[in-house]
Amino acid sequence: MTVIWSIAGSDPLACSGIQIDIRAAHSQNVHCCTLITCTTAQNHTSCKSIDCLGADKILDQFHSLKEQEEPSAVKIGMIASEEALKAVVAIAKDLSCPVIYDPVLGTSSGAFNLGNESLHLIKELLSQVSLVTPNLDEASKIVAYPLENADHIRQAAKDIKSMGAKAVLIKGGHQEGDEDCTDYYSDENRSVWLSSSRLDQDYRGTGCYLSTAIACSAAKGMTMREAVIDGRMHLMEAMESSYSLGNKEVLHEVKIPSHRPHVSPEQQAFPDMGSQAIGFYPVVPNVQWLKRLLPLGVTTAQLRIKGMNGDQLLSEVKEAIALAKQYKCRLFINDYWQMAIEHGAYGVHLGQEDLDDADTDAILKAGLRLGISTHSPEELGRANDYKPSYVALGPIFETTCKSMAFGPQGIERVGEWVKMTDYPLVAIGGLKPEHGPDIIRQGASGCALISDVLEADDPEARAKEWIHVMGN
Ligand code: 3NM
Repeated sequence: MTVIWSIAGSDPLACSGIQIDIRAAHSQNVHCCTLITCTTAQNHTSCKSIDCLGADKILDQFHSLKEQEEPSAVKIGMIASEEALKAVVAIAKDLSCPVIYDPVLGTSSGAFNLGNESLHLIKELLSQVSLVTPNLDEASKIVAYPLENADHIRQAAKDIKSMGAKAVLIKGGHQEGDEDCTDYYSDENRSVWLSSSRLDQDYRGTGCYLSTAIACSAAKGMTMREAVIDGRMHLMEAMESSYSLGNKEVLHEVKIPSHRPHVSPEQQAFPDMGSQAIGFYPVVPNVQWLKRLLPLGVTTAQLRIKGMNGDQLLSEVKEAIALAKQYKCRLFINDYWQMAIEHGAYGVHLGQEDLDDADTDAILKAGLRLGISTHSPEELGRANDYKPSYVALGPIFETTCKSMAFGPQGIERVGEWVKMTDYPLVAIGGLKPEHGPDIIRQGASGCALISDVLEADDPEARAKEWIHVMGN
């Protein structure tokens, strides 16, 4: 069982705080241990009192939890005194898992408000966290200026990250008048706006639920960006499944979430590939194959070297890039993006795992094209965020050249993918020349393949057949 901890306050109505955190975690099949910072005496309309636990009681809970059950992620919510804040800062410094901090800085009833004198402790806590999720008001208090437009929000995200938080999600959900509910996410590498349609009910506990849902997704190993999207989807589902208690809606998730938010990246687009379609796109393991295929008039190719390293790898990549220039072939280097940049390749092709490690901004700055492999709608969504030069969909049919976690997609999926992306699409996996026309009819820009040419009795003749079919 995946375990998270929630460090937060108790809400006797069980609509927010620790109690809703437990519910959010259960809906994701995650066990939520609780470390209570304060008890509140509140209902929907007022908060009569707040009783903060002393640092010793908070640290006692921490030590007893730590002895028993290390968490895979921690969510931090309401901390209502400086003493409690100091204790939580000490705890955060001891954690090595993702930490998600939902900064509750005060209540609307005024039952508590962390004053400016607490701000240095909040900043100290920020420097320990993987993600902080303030709403507009909270972000504004942290940076000490009003957030009135998108530029202010971008600046605030930068400033909060400069305080040490690895990533920030500024929630615009409390703004009046918007049709959509739009949040801004920013981490070390990327920034995106996330929007979903606004649900017009009076909910309680949305901030608590969201940060816990994100903690659960991060605990399961998602990157923080995907965990934020996934957590937001769980929150939407919980809002749609809510029930009334008095005059407020209580979050209650009963289904698997399905509403992926619209993600619009603040990413500069990679260069396009011009007006010429990608066409026949052979993927080869060494420069020898390029020497055989490029003279035939191949206009796009990929060098996908496996199991080579050191000087041999470098000289292979350098020679391939020089050869491609000579034949005016658009050569993509698979994976070895630093070498591709250094030696001026036309482009880089990355798989989803490679995206985690590659410095895509460096590839962009160097002016290289970028192609990205995708196999599921989630992967396509992620690839679209990079505004790449093309996306690849695979495997269309069974392939023997790569062990795959995904089954064959079929040719019709190509048409669906084309509608879900703004970028040229390349089909890959088990392709033969007779599939070419159907794939082009579905709107694809090219067919990438390995074995049909490399394992043919007469590879040159087969490549010529492909060139004829694809018309390049
Ligand atoms: N990537 P063949 S399928 C390299 O689905 C590769 O992302 C795939 O080889 C993907 O044409 C694949 O011999 C192998 O099936 C393609």
